[in-house]
Amino acid sequence: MQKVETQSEVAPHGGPPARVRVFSGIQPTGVIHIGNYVGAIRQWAELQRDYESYFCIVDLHAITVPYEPAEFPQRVLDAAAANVAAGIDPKQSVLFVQSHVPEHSELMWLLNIITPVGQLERMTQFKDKARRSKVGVMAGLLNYPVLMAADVLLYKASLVPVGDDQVQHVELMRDIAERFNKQFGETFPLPGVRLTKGARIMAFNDPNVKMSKSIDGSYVALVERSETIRKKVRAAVTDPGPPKKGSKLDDATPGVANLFTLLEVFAPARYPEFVAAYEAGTVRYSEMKQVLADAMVETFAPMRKRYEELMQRPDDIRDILADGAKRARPVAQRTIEEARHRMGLR
Ligand code: AQP
Repeated sequence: MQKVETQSEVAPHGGPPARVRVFSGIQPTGVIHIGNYVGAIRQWAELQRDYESYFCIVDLHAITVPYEPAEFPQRVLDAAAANVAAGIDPKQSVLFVQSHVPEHSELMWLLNIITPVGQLERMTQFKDKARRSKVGVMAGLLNYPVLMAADVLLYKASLVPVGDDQVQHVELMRDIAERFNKQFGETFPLPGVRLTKGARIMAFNDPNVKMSKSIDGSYVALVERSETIRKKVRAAVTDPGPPKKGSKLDDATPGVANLFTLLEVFAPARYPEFVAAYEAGTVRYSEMKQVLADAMVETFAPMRKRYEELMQRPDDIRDILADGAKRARPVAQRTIEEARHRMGLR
């Protein structure tokens, strides 16, 4: 996929202005889980060192599925705290809430004008969510990827770090940007996608579906208690016995493959020996789960502690988010002015 480098207009902390800009978002739809960590936040924490990073709690996306308004502000705070606890440095990155920067909605409308409905109806995630919906299919769900395009294009970001489930959406935003540029003049760089290993962690209770905030029982929370992590790893679906000698990991069943993916992420030093044992047909899943659980507890226990400390000071989290919106807004306003001007809205 083509990657277009842009010049930074505003460095968030007075850093060098020529850094490539990154944008990514996370929905406050539920408890942030280890899939979000492996497929997104872990990567963001690394990228923020070298890229000008905008990380967004995408609340306007989250309300496209049924939600409880009274609980929602707490969900947003919770998502922000989990991100900070997991390594997002709000000084290095711009961490903010989507609805605090109203230009996201305005650009979405402008982009709606040039987005074919047929293309939106073909999005896999739309089809999946529409199928699961118990309340009918609302226009917001269909237009979800247009809002995502607005998020990224508003900051003229050239890199979008996401899990593989989001690649189709990034392709769509490239199409939208291209169409806009062709119709109204060169305005938006075409964003590229950045994937990591472990880009899709599967549910522990059903490894045929991805670990998901909105599917109860599917996830291990980022801030799960150590004992619960151990319990959930022990209960993860695998095979009844070891594989035949000479088996290849590529042919492993989804549950076993999922554990290997996690083992490679959390206990990379032990990974080769378990791959060798798998191929020799001598692997013991109980032992592998023990090693994995130990490594996960080691990673997540300090994050949980940081998260709990942060949640005791909700005003500090609100301050972080207010500061993020203050830094994001001037960039967003400049782009909106440019887009409006190009479209003849003066
Ligand atoms: N299971 C996963 N494995 C790896 N990466 C994942 N991501 C989500 N689930 C997994 C990545 O996390 C980032 C933020 O995701 P999101 O908040 O936009 O929500 P989502 O992709 O729709 O995932 P969820 O957690 O399953 O939420 P719900 O249940 O609300 O749909 C993205 O980069 C995503 O790829």
